[in-house]
Amino acid sequence: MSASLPSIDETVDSIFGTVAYTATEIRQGLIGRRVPVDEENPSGETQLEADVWADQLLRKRLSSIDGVVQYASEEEDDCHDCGSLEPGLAVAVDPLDGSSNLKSNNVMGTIVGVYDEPLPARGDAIVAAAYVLYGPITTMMVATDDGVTEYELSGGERTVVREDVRLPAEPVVYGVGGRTPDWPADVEGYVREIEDELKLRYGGAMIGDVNQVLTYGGLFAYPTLESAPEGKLRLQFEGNPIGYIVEQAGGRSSDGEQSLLAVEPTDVHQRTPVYVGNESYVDRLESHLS
Ligand code: AHM
Ligand code: MG
Repeated sequence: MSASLPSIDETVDSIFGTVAYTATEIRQGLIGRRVPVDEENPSGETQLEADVWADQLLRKRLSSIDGVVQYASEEEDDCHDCGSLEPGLAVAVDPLDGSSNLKSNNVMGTIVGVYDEPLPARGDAIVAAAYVLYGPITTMMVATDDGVTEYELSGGERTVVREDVRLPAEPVVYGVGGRTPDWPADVEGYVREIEDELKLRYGGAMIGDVNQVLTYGGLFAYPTLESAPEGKLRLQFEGNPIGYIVEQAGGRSSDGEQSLLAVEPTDVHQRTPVYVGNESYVDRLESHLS
């Protein structure tokens, strides 16, 4: 008898169940892995032992799930084909988002985007996305077309702490990456305007900053820079999954002109400016940039 094809929902459940129990292991395995290895990732950034190790662990586990046919990681040049149960799902993973925070022992995350098209794909091919936040407590935010749920992770167990997560209507916080003198004038003009209205929260790990936006409302941005006109963050691994999660929570995402989910990809590792948060703040940002 031939193997039966798991449904999309079953595959997504397996992916997030695997991420949940692996995250606990990743958290514990960070000890002793804070040192750089003699390698750069495809974006030209120095890798830490933890980046490489977390990627290997996630690749091994996620690529062996029935229904997963492609694994791509911010830490590896090439996408891996895996499994033969076509049509299947592709996973794009940032194993340790914000890993430069490991040196100072600040928050980090793991990001997983699940696409129903081969990578690179537009963000509107995402069927589900999640991130893990390694904070004082390990939490996981999971978004599907049914909405967004926040869990606390303990061992392999997921406990729901917030159902139907929505961005609060009254925004409170903002965080913008890059050095101020490196911001284009229109970005700086916008930030000067909103710093009168919102409280600055910038922690150097997108997941930590975005989680604050999902908790308090507001805006997270990693804009174009004079020195980096494409921005810093990667579309497939960071922009699209976070754009999907924020949009499912009732907010907006943008690359400065349009939803991140509408950006046509040209390369798995391409960068993009990222603006996510309450609709009113992203709309205003776009009008400043146009
Ligand atoms: P990483 O995934 O290689 O760690 O890089 C992404 C991180 C984001 O989490 C964060 O928003 C940004 O880089 C911080 O950059 P900066 O150090 O310029 O503030
Ligand atoms: Mg990252």
